[in-house]
Amino acid sequence: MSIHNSDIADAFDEIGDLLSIQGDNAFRIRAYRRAAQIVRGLPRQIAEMVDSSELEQVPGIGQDLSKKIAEFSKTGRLAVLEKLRRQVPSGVRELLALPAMGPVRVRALMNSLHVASRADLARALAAGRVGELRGFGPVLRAKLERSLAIKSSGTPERLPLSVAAQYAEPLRRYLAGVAGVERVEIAGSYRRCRDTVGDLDVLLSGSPGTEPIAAFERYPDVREVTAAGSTRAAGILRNGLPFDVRVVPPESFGAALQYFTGSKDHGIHLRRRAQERGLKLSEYGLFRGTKRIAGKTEESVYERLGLSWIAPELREDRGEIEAADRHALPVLIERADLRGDLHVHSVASDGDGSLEEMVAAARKWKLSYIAMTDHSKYLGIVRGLDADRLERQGEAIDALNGRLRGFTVLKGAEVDILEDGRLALPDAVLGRLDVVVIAVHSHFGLPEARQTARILRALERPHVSILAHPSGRVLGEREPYALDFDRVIDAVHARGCFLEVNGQPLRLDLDDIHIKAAIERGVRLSIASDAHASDQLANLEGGVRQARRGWARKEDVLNARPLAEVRRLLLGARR
Ligand code: DGT
Ligand code: CA
Ligand code: CA
Repeated sequence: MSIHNSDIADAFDEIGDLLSIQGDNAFRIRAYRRAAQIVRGLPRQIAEMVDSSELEQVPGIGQDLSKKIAEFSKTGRLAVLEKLRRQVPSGVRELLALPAMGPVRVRALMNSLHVASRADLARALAAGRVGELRGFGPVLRAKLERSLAIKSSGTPERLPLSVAAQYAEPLRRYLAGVAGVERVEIAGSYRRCRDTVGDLDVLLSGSPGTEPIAAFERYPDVREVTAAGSTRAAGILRNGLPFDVRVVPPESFGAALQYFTGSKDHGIHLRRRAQERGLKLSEYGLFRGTKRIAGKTEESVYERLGLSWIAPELREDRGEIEAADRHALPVLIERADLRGDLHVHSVASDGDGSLEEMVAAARKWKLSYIAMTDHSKYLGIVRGLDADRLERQGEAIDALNGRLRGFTVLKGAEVDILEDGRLALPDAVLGRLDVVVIAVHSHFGLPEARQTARILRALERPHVSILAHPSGRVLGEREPYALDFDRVIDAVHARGCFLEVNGQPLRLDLDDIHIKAAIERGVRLSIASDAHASDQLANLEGGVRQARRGWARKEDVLNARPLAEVRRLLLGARR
């Protein structure tokens, strides 16, 4: 119950890092890294799979790693990891937490400069010795100096929604099973499906005499309870995520849910509206004088304020209250509206699934088409496709389509946008594909003017269909690159192409604000899994949540359309 996929993934990543610092076998390191990535992306709790042979069959896991997962799930410990932690000094391990410091750089510092702690590194920087090493340019050195100076700054980190969910959903199930508990909701940013979550706001109600707070204190994922009373508790979960629990009376549950779902700005706007109508809104209910006129359900609160119920994803005070007042809220896209996925990888480049496996997975999700968009041969992607291999993949797709009933595979590629805005494959090759997804995978640090010009130039190419993960951000790892987004949206619009909402749990790119801006400009979206394994089609769910936060309706989404229409729209994007 208490070991989650993210714990296992973190442990595997740490093993990969520590092995790499020790200069261990590259294959072994890579196996751990891939396993971490796979485990993190699995839609099911892996701990529930350990007692069957199911785990071994997950592509990229295999027998050895599945044994380790079982060991960790059952004992909460991993002998290999503990051994590595004893072998690699703690000072060296702390270096890994510094910005841009991977095992390769840590190893270089250790071997060339005998740096084995933060203090050693600070001294080496001050003495000007670090600049002699390859890969430690002036920008990185300045960054390291700054973060060594800040020390551990104490501001709590926000967790990606998907990571928070791995703790929040088991917690929800546990609380729902506590005797006497009738309702459990996790409110706050989590319910609004914000891309990152600062803490969990848990609301409970139950029959009188229930003691949910005591049950909470017994929950194995609770690391620390910092405050506990009869109706409130606060503390921190084992993954570092803080929580706030409140027990509220059933007649106030809807009002409390409304209040604690937020956002703060949405709540303030709503309370102002109540005041204007001579009412008072609080977490206890909507009152006229001392009489409660609504509060048991959230719907009743909105209704008595003259509003349609507002989906939590919209509650950011970005116009949703005005729209609810006119009863003109958008009908938001849902997962079941998606009919296909236009960004999927296979073993042909850096994926784990064969063409057939990815198709089978897509069918399970009730999709009727996918585009195979393996990477073009370029930077970093060892197995990227060149024109010849792409041609052969096309033949395999034709053969497969000949056998499939009620499902179609489109031919595509994810093509690198080179530093100067050229594409990594020639137009003649791209012209033979159905879908051309273009993306930035390098030179993230270009100044805004150059980054913008680079992407605009790529969008000029005649066969481009979709700009993938347009901001380049990776939650907790990489900020969006500097970009004049309005110009990119204008260009995509003028060109009749599409912007992607990438559903990978750590990308969620575009973000909500840009999705809304793109839709208002008339640009359509491709909600994509960017799956690199058959399980990762589940990323579509995250993509849909994100799109909903940007007010997307199914009309705004390319892959919510039937294949024939998608083909027509893709052709329309061509020059
Ligand atoms: P987070 O936790 O940083 O990801 O974001 P939230 O939105 O979950 O914020 P949180 O946990 O501080 O508070 C949960 C909700 O409670 C928030 O969305 C609205 C309500 N709330 C909290 N503090 C205030 C406040 O000072 N004023 C008002 N009006 N509402 C508040
Ligand atoms: Ca919160
Ligand atoms: Ca909170």
